[in-house]
Amino acid sequence: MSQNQLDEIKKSALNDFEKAQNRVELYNAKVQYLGKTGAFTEIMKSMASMPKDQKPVFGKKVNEVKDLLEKLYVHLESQLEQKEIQFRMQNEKLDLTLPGSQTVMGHLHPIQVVTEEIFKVLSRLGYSLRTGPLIEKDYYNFEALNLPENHPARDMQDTFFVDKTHVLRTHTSPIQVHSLENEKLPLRIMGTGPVFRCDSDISHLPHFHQVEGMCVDENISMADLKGTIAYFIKEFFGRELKTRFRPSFFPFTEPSAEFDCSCPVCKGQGCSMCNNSGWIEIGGAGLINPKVFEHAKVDTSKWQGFAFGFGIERMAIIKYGIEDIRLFPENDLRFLKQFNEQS
Ligand code: FA5
Repeated sequence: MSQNQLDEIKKSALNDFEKAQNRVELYNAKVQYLGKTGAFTEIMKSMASMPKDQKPVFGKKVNEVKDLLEKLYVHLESQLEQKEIQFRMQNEKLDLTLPGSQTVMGHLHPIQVVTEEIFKVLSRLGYSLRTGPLIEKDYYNFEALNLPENHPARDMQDTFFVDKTHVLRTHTSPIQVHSLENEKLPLRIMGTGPVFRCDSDISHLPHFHQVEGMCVDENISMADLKGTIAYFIKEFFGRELKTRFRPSFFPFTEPSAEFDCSCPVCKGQGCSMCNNSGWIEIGGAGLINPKVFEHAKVDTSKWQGFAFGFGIERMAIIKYGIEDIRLFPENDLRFLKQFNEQS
């Protein structure tokens, strides 16, 4: 390979690079000269048979030409790219009258919507959120709540046992005990999350959600509990609704009550939702039994409290007038889409 031949290749390469009309042609020219099997690889191979003293000088020249071509390639490529963009901008037209492609927006599950509404109302009364473990010690789910082993009231909650001392929590009331043990008084909490019972029919689920309100302070009475529940029902369902308390029994409250609201569907006139009674049961409540305080080592001469608990799915079926509670966890889109507030 001579200097003249190298000059010829350089001239031809410069010419081919400059001639390229687009980036594909430019790339092909690059491969032809600088690629693995291109002209410059051949030049390097031919240098093997060159006299030793000529190799460094010739090699330097070869590298200079390669360097020049590589720089030229980068420069020309960016020029051609600009040209292509300009061409597209001049020739492509934007038709603003074409119909757009519709984006399908998701939305919150109705149970989540109801849960957030409940939190909003209770947080206005100063309640803050707690959760607690789903696999709960028998002690927290039952015993510390004044439900000792073999107590008949345990039968009210058909329980999934994990082993002899652990259960899938059957209610959110154990959160009361965790908070009483670990937090400073006075206290206002809303404990929430999934709970589990061996139940399944039109108004019962094996896996549902509860909210537990607990207020511990000095001089707390049933009047505070009733005021809180009445405010909550009005804020959640509507100001015209009434609240009623019926005596009941929960081992962890004394006295205990169940509370109902006047039926939000028929406004108390009687309909299929309320079995023609005009009232719908919401949940359980009462003043915290001193036995629960004793388990958590709370000074009962100073502190009193009330607690209430209800099911979130039940609140949702009442609010939306749904007949079968099992529709919520089925996740059938035909059902869920009806709760899209944007549509
Ligand atoms: C309790 O679970 C008590 N822990 C409530 C409580 C808290 C009382 C604090 C006193 C003080 P009960 O088992 O009644 O109570 O359940 C409360 C609510 O959960 C019911 O009113 C109902 O709304 C809901 N619920 C109960 N079982 C199911 C179920 N299987 N599916 C859906 N919701 C249910």
